[in-house]
Amino acid sequence: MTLASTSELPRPILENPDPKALAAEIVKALRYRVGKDGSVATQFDWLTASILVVRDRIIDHWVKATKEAYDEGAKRVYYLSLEFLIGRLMRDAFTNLGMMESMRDALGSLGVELDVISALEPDAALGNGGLGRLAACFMESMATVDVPAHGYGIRYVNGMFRQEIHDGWQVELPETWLDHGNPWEFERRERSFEVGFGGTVESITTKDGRLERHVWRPQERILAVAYDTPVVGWRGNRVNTLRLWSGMPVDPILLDTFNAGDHIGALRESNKADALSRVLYPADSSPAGQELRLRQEYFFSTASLQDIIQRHLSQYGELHSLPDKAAIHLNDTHPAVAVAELLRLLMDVHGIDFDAAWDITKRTFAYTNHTLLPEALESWPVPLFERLLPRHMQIVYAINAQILLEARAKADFDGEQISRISLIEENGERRVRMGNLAFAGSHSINGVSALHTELMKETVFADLHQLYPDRINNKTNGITPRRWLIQCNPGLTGLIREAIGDRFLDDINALKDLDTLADDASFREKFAGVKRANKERLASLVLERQGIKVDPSAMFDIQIKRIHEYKRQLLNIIEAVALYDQIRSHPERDWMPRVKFFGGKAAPSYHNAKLIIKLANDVAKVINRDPAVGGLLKIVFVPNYNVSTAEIMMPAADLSEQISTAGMEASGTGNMKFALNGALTIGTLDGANVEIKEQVGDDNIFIFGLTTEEVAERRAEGYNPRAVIESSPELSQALAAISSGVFSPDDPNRYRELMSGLYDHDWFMVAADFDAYAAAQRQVDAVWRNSPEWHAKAIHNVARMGWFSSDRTIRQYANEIWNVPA
Ligand code: B1N
Repeated sequence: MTLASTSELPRPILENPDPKALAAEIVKALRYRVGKDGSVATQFDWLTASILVVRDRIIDHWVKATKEAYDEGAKRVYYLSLEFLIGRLMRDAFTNLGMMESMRDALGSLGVELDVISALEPDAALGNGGLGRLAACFMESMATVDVPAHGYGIRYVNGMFRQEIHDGWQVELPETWLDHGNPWEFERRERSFEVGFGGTVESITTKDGRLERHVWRPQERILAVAYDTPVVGWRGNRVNTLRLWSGMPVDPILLDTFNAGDHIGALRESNKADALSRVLYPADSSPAGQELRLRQEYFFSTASLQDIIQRHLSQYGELHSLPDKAAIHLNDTHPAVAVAELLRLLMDVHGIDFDAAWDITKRTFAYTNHTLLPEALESWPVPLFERLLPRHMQIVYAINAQILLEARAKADFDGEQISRISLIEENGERRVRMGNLAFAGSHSINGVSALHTELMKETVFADLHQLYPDRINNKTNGITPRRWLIQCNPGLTGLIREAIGDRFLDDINALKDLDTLADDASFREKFAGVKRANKERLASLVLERQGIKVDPSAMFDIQIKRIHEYKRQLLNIIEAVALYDQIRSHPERDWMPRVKFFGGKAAPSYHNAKLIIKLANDVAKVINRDPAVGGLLKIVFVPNYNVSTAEIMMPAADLSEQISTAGMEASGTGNMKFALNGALTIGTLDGANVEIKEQVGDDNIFIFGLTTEEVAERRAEGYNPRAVIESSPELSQALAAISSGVFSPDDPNRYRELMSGLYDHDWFMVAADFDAYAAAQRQVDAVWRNSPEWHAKAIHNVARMGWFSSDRTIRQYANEIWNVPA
C-alpha cells in the first residue's frame, strides 16, 4: 500500500551514508544472506535485505556498548515486562541512525520504494496498550540516555490479535508476525534455563537435625530459550538488548511413549512448552485469571533472574553485591512472583540465609503500579499457587510473617490494617495478593502520573504506605519523541527544524523556541499546511481500507485507545448522536464540519466493550448515509488500531479525546502523542491530563467534567443518574434514540441493556459529565471557527510538550530509583 506521504525531512538529520555504497550493501545482503538475485527478489526479500544492512551497523554499536558496560563494572537495569509493544523497527532504526534519506535513495536506485517495503514489516505487537507501549518507549529512551539495560519478556508467537470488523462487530484473528521470519532477532540457544512447575519441596537437615535448606523438586521441567533484539537509541548512542524467552521442551519427543504407540502423547511435553510462549493474553487493565497466565509470569521471571544471576556471578563471583550492580524493575505485578523466586534462588540455590536474602531482594527490586481498577489487581488462588509453585508458596508465607511482624511492631496498626497488608487475602477464597508482594519486596513503588500516585497512597496502598512511608514515589509517563514526532511526523519535524534549528533533536525542551512563533501568521500557515498534509494521508488510508471518503478540511476529532467503559467511548458516541440530532433540527446553524474517528480493540471476553464497537459502527452507518447531515458529521471506526496505525493517526488529529472518568486512567500516553503532534485536547482532569494542562496552559486545552473528588462525593451521596438524564433534554433524546433502535433497526433491542445500565447505575458517570462535555465541544467548535487562534493554540501545545519525553522519565527513574548515571 502506498500512501501520499508527507514531505520528508528537507535535509539529513545526521551524516547520511553514501547511497551508492548502501545500494551495493543491500544487493550483497540480498544475494548472500537472503539467497536471492535482484531479478527474482520479492518486496519481502528487499525488506529483509534492508533490515540486515541497518542491523549490521547496529551490531557494531551493540557489541561496543555491551563490552563497555562490562569493563566499567557498570550497574545494569533489568526491565521485566510481560509486554513490549514495539511495532515496526526498521524506520525507527533508520531515523535513529540518520540514514532514512540515504536508504530511500539507495533503494530507489534499485527500483524499490522504501515506503512500500516498510509498510510490509509486521508490527511486533507483543502488548495490549499503554503499558506495553510504555515499555517500548522506555527501552528506546534507556538506549538514548545511555543507561545499560536489558528488557526481559516473552517471545509470543501470536501477539495482540488482529481485529476485523464484520457487520460492525469485532472479530478476532490470530496475528502471525513471525510468518516471514524475523530478521531483527538472534536466537541464543546457549542461553537457556530450566523452568520448573509443580512437584514437592524437600527439607534437608543436617546430622544433628537442624534444617539446612529446602530443595524444590518440580514435577515438570521446561526450557526457556533466549531471543535477543538490539534496541538502538538516538544517533546510535547506545544499543541495549531486548531478551525475549521462548518455551522449549527438555525432551522434544517422549520416545518411549511414541514407541509404545501413543503418538500424540509423545508430544505432550513439547505442547506444554509451546503453550507458554504461544499467545499474549489480550486483556488490558483486567487480569486473566487462568493458570496459563501464572505459568507465563513465572516462566519469564525465573528465566530472567537466572540469567541476571549468572551474569552477575560470572563478573563478581558472589551475590551480596547484586543490589549495587543490578536494578530489577517490575512492570506492574505481572512479574511480581520474581520477588519470591529471587529469594528462593538466593536461599535454596546459593545458600544465603533469609534475612540477608530478603535485604538483597528489597534493595534490588522496584515496582511500577499502572492501575487502581480493583478488578485489575492481580491475585491468585492459594491452591493454584501452591500446586504450581509449592516452594514459592512457603516463601510467600515467610515474607508475610516478616511484614506482619513489622506491622505489629508499629503500635498504631489495627487488625483490619494488618489484614489489608497481608500477602494473603482471607475473605472468601484465600488468594495471594501480587500487588502486596511486589510492594513488600521493593524499595521503590511508583505511580505513573502525579494524580495516580496520590491516589495510590490514599487507596490500594494506604496501609502499606503508612507502614513504609518512604517507598511510594511518582514517575509521570513519557513517550519517545523519535518515534512519536521525528519518525511519524516528518513534515512537522522538517518545519520545526526550519524554524528553530536542530537543537530540539537532542534536547526536546528546545521545542519551547516555537512558542513565540504561535503569533507569526506565516509560520501558522505553514504549520496548518503540514497538518493538512497529514490529514490527507489519513483520509487516503481510510478511503483505501474502508472505502469511506472524508474531507481533510473538516476537524479530525480522534479517540484511539483500548475500548473500556472507564475510557468512556460511550460518552463520545452519545454526544455524536446528540449533535446529529441538533444538526437535523437546526440545519440553518453554522455547524463546523467534523469527522469523529474511533479506533481500538476490546478484550474478547468484554461484552460491553464489544457492544460499544458495534454501536460506534451502527451510529456511523446511519449518520454517514443521512443526506440531511450533508457531510457536517462523519463517523469512522478504524479497524485494527495498532502502533503503525497510531503513527498515521496521531499526526493527523486536530482534537484529542481524553475523556475517562476522573480518577480511573492512571496516566494515558496517547494524550501525550497527540499534543506533541499539535492536536488540542478535550479531556477530564484525569491521569497525565492534569500535568498536560499545567504544561500547555489552561488556554490551550479544553478541560471539562467532574474532578476525582467530585466523582467520589457524588458516588458517596448516592448518585442518581436517572434524575440527571431526565434533567438534560439533549441526553435523554440521544439515549432514547439509541435505546429504541434508531441505529439498530435490524435488532431494535440491541442497546436496551447498555442504555438502561446508564439509567440505573452509570458507574462511569457518563450522564453526570454529559452536559459539561457537550458544552466543551461547542467551545471547541467556537475556537475551531477562528483558525489562526486554533493553530496558535496547537503550536503552543507542540512547544510545551517536551517535558513528556520518555528521556525525562527515564532520567528520573535512573536518578531516583535505579541509582545509575543518566
Ligand atoms: O498503563 C499505561 C497508562 O498510561 C494507562 O493509564 C494504564 O491504563 C495502563 C493488566 C494492564 N494499566 N494496567 C494495564 C495491562 C495489561 C494487563 O494484563 C493491566 N495497563 C495499564 C502506562 O502506564
